[in-house]
Amino acid sequence: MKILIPGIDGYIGWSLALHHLSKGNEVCGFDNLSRRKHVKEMGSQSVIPILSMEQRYEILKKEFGNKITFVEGDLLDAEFTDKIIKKFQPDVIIHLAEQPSAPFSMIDQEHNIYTQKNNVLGNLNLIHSMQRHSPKAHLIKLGTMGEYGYDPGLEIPEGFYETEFRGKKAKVPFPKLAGSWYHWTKVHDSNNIMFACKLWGIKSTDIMQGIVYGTKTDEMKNESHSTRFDMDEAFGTVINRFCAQAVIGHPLTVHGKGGQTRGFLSLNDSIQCISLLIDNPPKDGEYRVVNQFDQQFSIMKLAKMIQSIGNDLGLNVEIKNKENPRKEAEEHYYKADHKILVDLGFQRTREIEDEIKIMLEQLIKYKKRIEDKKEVIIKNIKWK
Ligand code: USQ
Repeated sequence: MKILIPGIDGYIGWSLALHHLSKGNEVCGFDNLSRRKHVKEMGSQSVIPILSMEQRYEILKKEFGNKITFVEGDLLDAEFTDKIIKKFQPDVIIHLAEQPSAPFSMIDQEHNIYTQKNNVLGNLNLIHSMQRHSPKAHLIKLGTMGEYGYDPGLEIPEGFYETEFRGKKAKVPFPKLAGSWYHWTKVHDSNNIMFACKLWGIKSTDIMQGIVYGTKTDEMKNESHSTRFDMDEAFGTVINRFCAQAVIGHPLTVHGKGGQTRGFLSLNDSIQCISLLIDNPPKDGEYRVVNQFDQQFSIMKLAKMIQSIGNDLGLNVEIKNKENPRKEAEEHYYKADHKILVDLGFQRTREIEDEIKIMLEQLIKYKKRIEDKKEVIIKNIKWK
């Protein structure tokens, strides 16, 4: 299979490329290297050292020969996007090339506009090129559970639901109530892709993914295979941040009472889910939505879990509630379907407790790198 990965240099992109190359698939990746630039702007770095993209490409070429190609480039460059899709003729496109941080998009007007432009226009360029040059490919787009928002006050289906209004029944898209400028860009992307499927008959799976955590996938056999790991306030997601904090004795930064609930998925299982979606594509013209997460926890429950596992490893883990910089409810009802992937064969590879232990043990080796950058843990990016 020929797999195109826009965003190959990111946390998931790199792990995904290793997985599919190991399976014998042909991978073409491109990236504008913006994640490295933005993490630097936050004053941070990947806790786990990673090679430059140039070095990564050399390593992959040595291991997988001409099955891998990489080009530096940007989805905002329509001519570049057109050229690469026309030349590579992918069977599958896994679109990961977006600005992925909610806090980053909330810094100020400039960061909001950047995120909107980068994500929404990049996605539009991609679907236009796909329609012109590769209309039979399967577009797998990384969206987020955050598109639905966290306080709809209803159970959340996978994309669509049956409703009755003034005596008539219809199946319609479930309302989206995103909670950051970033999350809204994903809603705009979803709407644009849904319309493109109807208009041009392309097929797409839109993944509503929960929070991904972890440091390792099955294919990471040595240090040169490591994927990035962020802990700063913008690019470190909550479990990864808490684990980095635990390692240096920084109190876990629980926002408010920690009553927000999220769906979580390990990195290894995120890769597993995407592979299941590749192997089971939707029909031509179909726009399929899947909720991609494994288990749900409140942030406080998670903090306590990391505290207990950390203490067993000899760390002295403290939890400290801090005023929530985001506009979120203290607590909320949360029940979301996630059945499609289970029906396709999804099975958890490791329990979350085991995965957290693996993460902590690996991060302990990089304690000094975490300590060196500990001022990036709290930047106080406020939603207001
Ligand atoms: N939180 C804390 N303390 C922290 C960091 C976060 O209590 O130090 C809380 C937040 O207030 C929030 C929850 O943890 O209630 C999750 O925050 P997060 O930063 O881990 O996740 P989020 O901003 O929602 O975004 C992340 C990814 C994004 C993805 C999304 C999936 O950055 O790319 O789309 O998770 S989801 O959360 O399901 O929408």
